[in-house]
Amino acid sequence: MEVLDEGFIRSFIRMADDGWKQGWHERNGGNLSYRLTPADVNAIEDVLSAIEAQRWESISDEGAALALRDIAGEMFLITAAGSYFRNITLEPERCMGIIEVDDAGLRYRIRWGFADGGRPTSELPTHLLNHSVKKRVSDGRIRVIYHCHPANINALTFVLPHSGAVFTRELWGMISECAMVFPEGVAVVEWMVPGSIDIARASAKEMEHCNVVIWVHHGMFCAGEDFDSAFGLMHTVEKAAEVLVKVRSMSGGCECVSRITDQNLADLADAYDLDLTPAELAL
Ligand code: 2HA
Ligand code: ZN
Repeated sequence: MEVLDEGFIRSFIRMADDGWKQGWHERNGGNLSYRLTPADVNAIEDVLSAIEAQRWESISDEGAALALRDIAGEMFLITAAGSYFRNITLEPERCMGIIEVDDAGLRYRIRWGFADGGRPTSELPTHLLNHSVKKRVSDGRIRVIYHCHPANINALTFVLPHSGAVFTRELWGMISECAMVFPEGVAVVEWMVPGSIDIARASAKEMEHCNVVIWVHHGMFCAGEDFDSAFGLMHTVEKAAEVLVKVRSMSGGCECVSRITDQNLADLADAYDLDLTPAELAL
């Protein structure tokens, strides 16, 4: 069987193409990664063992200070640096590849894909740090980390205070289902150099307690158990941001005549047994 026929690869490509169709991946913007299950690895083992493994590379130049022991030995399917999501259906073996993390959690090597000398995304440190945190806090259930550049959430980082509590309350207030889709809220990370270990660390710290991290004037990271939940989460947050942008644009700074109140959110929490944090409700 061809690697490209595997279900997890097809789902990965479909999600990346869906993100492109949403307009979240201009040029080479955004990146996606998936932690393989043992069954995924078994299914492609013959192909992997027939390919000469490449040399080990450091995950970051921090050396032993960045030992990702929680994901030691794991394999990831991940998009390629500089590749365009627009092209993933046409050139999958160039636009993505499979990497293996070593037994110390310090280095990785390419096992498949990244045709013609490609390498994993420039945001590899953030993806692997986020996977490490998420594997630990979700007992291994979370396998997908997704980064993209949705316009509405980005626009809001120019007008809302850079506070996770403020963004959470505003987004919960835009569509009734938001508090159900992300009851743990969203986090905001201040502007930092993309691809840096600092932004990776800041993001992973927030991933300890939520599944959505907004990067100021840049984009968003989401985590999910599978492709549907990661994509659906990104879609829901960006849709809420779009409603907020429309409402603010239409109202020209005037008070809205209606809103989702704290009481509405408390009723939702009662009805669906949600743990909505009081700090966000009190805003
Ligand atoms: O180019 O989105 O953050 C990929 C990115 C970097
Ligand atoms: Zn980006």
